[in-house]
Amino acid sequence: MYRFIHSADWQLGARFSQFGRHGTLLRQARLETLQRTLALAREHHADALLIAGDLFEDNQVDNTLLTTVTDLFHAHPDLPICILPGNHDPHTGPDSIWQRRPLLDAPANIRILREAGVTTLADGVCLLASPLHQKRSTTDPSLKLAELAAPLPPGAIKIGITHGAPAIESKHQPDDFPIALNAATRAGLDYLALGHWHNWLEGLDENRILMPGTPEPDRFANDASGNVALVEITARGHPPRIRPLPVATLAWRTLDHDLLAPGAARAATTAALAALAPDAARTVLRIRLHGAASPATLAETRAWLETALAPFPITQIADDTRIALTPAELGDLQTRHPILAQVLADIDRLETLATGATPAAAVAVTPPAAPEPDTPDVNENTLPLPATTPLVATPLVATPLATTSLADTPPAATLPATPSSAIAPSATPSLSATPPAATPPAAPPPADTPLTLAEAQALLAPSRADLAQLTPAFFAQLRQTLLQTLQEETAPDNTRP
Ligand SMILES: [Mn+2]
Repeated sequence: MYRFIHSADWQLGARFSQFGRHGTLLRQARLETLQRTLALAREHHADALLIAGDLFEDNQVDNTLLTTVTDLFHAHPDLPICILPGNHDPHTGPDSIWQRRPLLDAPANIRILREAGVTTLADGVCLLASPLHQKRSTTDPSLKLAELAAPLPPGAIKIGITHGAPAIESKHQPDDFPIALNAATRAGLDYLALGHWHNWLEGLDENRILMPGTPEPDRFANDASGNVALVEITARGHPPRIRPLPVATLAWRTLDHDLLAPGAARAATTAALAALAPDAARTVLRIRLHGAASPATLAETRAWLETALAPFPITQIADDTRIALTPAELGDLQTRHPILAQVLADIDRLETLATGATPAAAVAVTPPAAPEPDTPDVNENTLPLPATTPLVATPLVATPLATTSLADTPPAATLPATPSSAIAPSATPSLSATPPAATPPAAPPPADTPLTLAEAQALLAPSRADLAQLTPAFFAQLRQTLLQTLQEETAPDNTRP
């Protein structure tokens, strides 16, 4: 029976610059997690610790960190620690981290798997390693393992170790070291220790391939990270016994705060913060603001949060709110920007032209979903990105802004209920200024469908505009950006930081 701990993707030295000076706390947490893992290895009588790539963030981390890490390993001299270079810390040659003094002089229990080869872990137990020597490749690094396995005694327990993306349809990039989903059985391995993706992934190749994920979560979306794997292989050919050991130091939590119902949101956030307070020092907390909010409400909420979040050392506020202006606020904005009404009317007109639909609520718009901050390595996530925030209309704003578009509108009596923001005849050559009074009632009113799609296409063709991109969401975003920018630029108290 051979028992070991398999981990990967520590990315020690990662900066977490999105948290400013608190990035230090996150870097420190990873070392604490490493210490915890070493203690668990001892507690579970592990025969070895395997690190399947990306122990370090990159080849530029400083020597102090290397010394800190080798000292931690040195404190467990009886535990063999096998370290594979991954794509973050590839063994590129003399310039790589693995050729620096602290690692060249590493304690005897550390084995750096710089080149492809076989290491004897114990009597009848072989470790077959395929390290990475570059940051990207379309070659499956596990192919090497099959070569290495060929000459080994059939009865030996064979454990493979490499780093890359399981070649799951639509979930990996072709140049991200794609690893065949049968890589373990193909090479005759009892177990293949992988690293690269940051969430726990099991069940591949009859459970002989495992991706343990990062032992310390590094973003809010890593919902299956924070573990190392304890693996037992009883005999050659027997299925490995695998179980996750939770080791994470920090928990990443998101609280949603919806400004559509400010009172309820504040009560819910207050309660959630109280529940988290005992673990405040071990929580990376994000408050996600949703809903439509006036600049004043938003500023007031942020001020409240500043106090409420004081006990939490590592926090982030993600602002997914839409700007909502009262008619008075919008009027004020237009006073400061006299051209605003004209531009909004033009956007309305363009939208009608492009989509054939009348804009529903001129300024009820949604900003683009906020991206995950500082996520340099999207490929290492196993799961698809979350859906973006859906569009929601807000009733706060009076719509008849497009006053200029009304200028040429025929008397209301001659037209069936035309929304004020419908396209102006001046912008649509196909429309006659005189409404067809003789139109049969069943026919669609011409002002509601100013152009057919084909006509709009023909009009836009010279500009090479792709109509498919000109969606209501696109126009909503255009209005949002316009209003928000004007509001931020000129608000007397500059309330949106
Ligand atoms: Mn990686």
